[in-house]
Amino acid sequence: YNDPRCRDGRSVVVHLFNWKWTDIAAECERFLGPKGYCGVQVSPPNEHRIVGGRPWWERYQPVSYKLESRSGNRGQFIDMVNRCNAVGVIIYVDAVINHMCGADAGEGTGTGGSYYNTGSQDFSGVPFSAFDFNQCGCGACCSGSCGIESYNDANQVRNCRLVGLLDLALGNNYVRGKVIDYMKDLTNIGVAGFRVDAVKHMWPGDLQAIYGSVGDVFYANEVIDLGGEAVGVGDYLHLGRVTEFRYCNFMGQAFRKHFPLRDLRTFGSSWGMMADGSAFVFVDNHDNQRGHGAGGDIILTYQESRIYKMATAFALAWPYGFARIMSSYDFGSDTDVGPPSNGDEIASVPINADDSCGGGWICEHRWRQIYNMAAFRNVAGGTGVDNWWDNGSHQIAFSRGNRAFIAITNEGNLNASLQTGLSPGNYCDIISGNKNGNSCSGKTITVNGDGTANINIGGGDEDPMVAIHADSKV
Ligand code: ARE
Ligand code: CA
Repeated sequence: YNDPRCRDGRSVVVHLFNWKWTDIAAECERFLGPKGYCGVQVSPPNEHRIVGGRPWWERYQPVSYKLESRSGNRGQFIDMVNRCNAVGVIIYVDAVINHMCGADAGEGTGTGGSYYNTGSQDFSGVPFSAFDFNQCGCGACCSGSCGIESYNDANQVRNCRLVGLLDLALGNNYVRGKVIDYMKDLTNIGVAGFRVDAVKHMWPGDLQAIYGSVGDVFYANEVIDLGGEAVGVGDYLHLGRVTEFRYCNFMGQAFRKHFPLRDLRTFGSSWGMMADGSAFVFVDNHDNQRGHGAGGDIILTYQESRIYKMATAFALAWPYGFARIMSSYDFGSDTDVGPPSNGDEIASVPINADDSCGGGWICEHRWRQIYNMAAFRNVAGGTGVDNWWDNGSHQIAFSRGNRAFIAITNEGNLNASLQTGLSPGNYCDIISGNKNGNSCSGKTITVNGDGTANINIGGGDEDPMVAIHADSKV
């Protein structure tokens, strides 16, 4: 369950949040495959509620398991999986299996035309009826409001409604069967794994039974654990990888200078985070970038692009966890707004001549400083950290074995002769440019016969860092 199943030594996945299936297929072929990304986490592909104004979060309110969503239909989904797989890019599905739509939804039809009625708890497209949900009143959920009132009560967290969402009785064999059928449908299509939503709100035993039937694919379990609650990541470590939300906070604290970068020398499980082989890591995600789910001022996002690029470069250079890059659309300060669209239809992502995206799509995964660091992570492979250097505070450098080297300053100019661990030669700095054949569009760094190089970085530079690796030799 923990093996991400990346092909060809690839190691980084991208969350193409709210992209259309047709656009993702094209992106695999024209960008993700060529740049060496491992895979894509897609938004929930199942039928969902249509909420007025089309907020992004309507995707987290299932109406059935038909593959008919705002991102496209079943045929388009299958075509996307096939085309991405064909260029070595795998697909993870965001599986929303803890609940159906909000109890407040009333009566309506979902994106696939299925009727639902939350009063009678009927979901005709599955079908589910009231028997299939945890009911209020201490049979299952014992909170006065039927919602989760206390995160210190594990029974409430698992059996009551998360933000009013009708909570599925996953202990019930019929319900499990429907969820298993959905997930198996996806793996039969060629999906390589799942980001499972709201895992904290499901019993480990229920998930164990479901995953056991779905089979041996990758599972990234979403559990927000910053400590101090009845349910934590420790309950789920046998079920695949688990999201490490402390990581987001540490990255924010480090690059906002709440502690010196020097301290990152030991960054890993000794910081109270889970073991390397269990962790699913990211600088920000679709919730905390906009103040949902454990968000807050400490989280770094595309909106503070300079330190975001620095933190992402460190994250991709540092050997801890399996890494995901967030690919956003611009939401300004509206935490509900859905993706760029033409009416109900999600807009296609226009690509500019410099590889960036237009039309309100941010496409962090297309920023040179980020996609080149994904390649750095591939080249570094399983090597460890060597040749650590720091100036005692906010300047650091290290190599990954003899494969790759990075230096970062978050304070003043960095001018030093540093050991890179690399073989002698000229290397293209992949932060400031791209290698094209034997030329480099950015800075060239010369590694001497003894492995040292003169590193000069301006503290006020837009990207105050350099990175070179075995494949960036020119
Ligand atoms: C929306 C409306 C609600 C309305 C509801 C039902 O905003 O007002 O009551 O619909 O109609 C997303 C959005 C929600 C949205 C929901 C359904 O964020 O705003 O509700 O979709 O449309 C907890 C969970 C964690 C969860 C976060 C958001 O533990 O699993 O809350 N994250 C996932 C997804 C979300 C998604 C859902 C789950 C639901 O990533 O995008 O919600 O499918 C502490 C605790 C955390 C807790 C956190 C926030 O940090 O430790 O456990 O996270 O607070 O409450
Ligand atoms: Ca539940």
